[in-house]
Amino acid sequence: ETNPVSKEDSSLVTIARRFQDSMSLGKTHKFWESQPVGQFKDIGDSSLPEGPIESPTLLSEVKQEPYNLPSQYEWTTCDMESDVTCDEVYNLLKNNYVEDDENMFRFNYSQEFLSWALRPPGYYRSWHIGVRAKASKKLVAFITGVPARIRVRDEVVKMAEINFLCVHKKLRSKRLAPVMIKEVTRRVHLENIWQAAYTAGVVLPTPITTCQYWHRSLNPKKLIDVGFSRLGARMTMSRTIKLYKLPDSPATPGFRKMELRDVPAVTRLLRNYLSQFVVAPDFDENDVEHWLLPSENVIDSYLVESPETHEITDFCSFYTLPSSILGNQNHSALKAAYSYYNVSTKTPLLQLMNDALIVAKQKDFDVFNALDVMHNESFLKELKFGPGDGQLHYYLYNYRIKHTLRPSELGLVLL
Ligand code: MYA
Repeated sequence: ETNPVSKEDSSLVTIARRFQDSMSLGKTHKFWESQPVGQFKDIGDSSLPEGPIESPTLLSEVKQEPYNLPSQYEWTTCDMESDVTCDEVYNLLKNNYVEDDENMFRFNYSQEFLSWALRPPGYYRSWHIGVRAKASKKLVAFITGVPARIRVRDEVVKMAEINFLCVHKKLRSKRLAPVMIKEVTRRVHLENIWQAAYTAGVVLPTPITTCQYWHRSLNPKKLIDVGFSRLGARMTMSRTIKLYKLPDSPATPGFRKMELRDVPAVTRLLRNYLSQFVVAPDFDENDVEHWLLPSENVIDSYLVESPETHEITDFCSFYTLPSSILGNQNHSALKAAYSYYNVSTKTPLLQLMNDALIVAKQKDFDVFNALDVMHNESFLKELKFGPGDGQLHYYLYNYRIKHTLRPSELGLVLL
């Protein structure tokens, strides 16, 4: 099993992971085999049509009561506008969410980030689902959905993006996760939505594509000290620091932070760019304002405004997701930037992303991460990103894709 808290790869890790992934195709998945998702046995069967696997039912036929939990637990709807609830969710995830394979790092999504990620335009409070212990009222599990319009080839489909599935460490392997997934499915169905998109570090039936994380060291000394990276063969610390050195400020004339007045131009740029991918979000101006307008310690977006024509020609963005460093004497947090959506029409993508690295370094990030989605392959190696040990598998629920996609055919980044 691999996890998307990725760190730099060593070849043994790759070999072990490929072996595990190949074995997982033969595993049985009691729960997932009962769900409307692409099944392993159907891989390569081109007689099956693309599109919804099951038809919607009448809303009156959707189960009206929540699924049953073990008797010591109860459902709760988490009000993410409440600081108290937001803190409870933050602490559950801080202590129990995704770790890397060697348990060295754990995602540490901030309260501000969670509040942003879970309250996009048109969000449903009922899709922020917690489980509490009845006796202590302690929050012990969580799963969320947010609404999104996702285009698959030429169909725009209303979906739920499912994220933050988490069961407290002490309650693992008790089949709580399938109940949580069924409950979020029920609540999504109640809003007359029948498809979903999600990512996971584990192989389940059946990925629409499998992506790789790449890492660009910004603070190589710290990354090596905490075991995120290793000193390369025939490298010294001072040569490594020199290798990753960046200029103090961006090189592109007209490179600046995105502002509210840029929303219409950025929306046009992004819609046009994303139209070339097989699967991508269908963003309107409201979505762009929410998902891409800079917000301190959550999302950073920059664009290039032509100094002559004042036209907006290029755009880049990254989100802030630190990880806790588990059991290191000197450091407790790894500050990571994650590449989000980037569009180049005039500035070469390589130069645009180099400027993104420069501003990320100015903001004191330790590492800049990117998946091999969209056109990212074209800059990863040249900008000194190295492959990570984390794979990220993308999935659709109740929507069949005929052939596995290449990562470069995917125009979707989930948080
Ligand atoms: S991905 C992030 C997931 N979270 C973590 O990795 C945090 C740390 N881990 C945990 O908290 C637990 O290990 C979790 C599983 C909660 C992950 N996605 O209860 P169990 C299946 C889907 O005994 P536990 C994210 O948030 C597993 O294959 N299924 O196991 C996106 C097995 O089923 P089967 C998963 O370890 C989430 C069953 O659960 C995952 O105690 C998208 C075992 O249950 C996983 N990441 O708990 C969710 N991990 O026997 C799907 C394990 O069949 C959304 N399992 O193999 C689907 C769309 C729903 C909406 C539809 C609307 C139309």
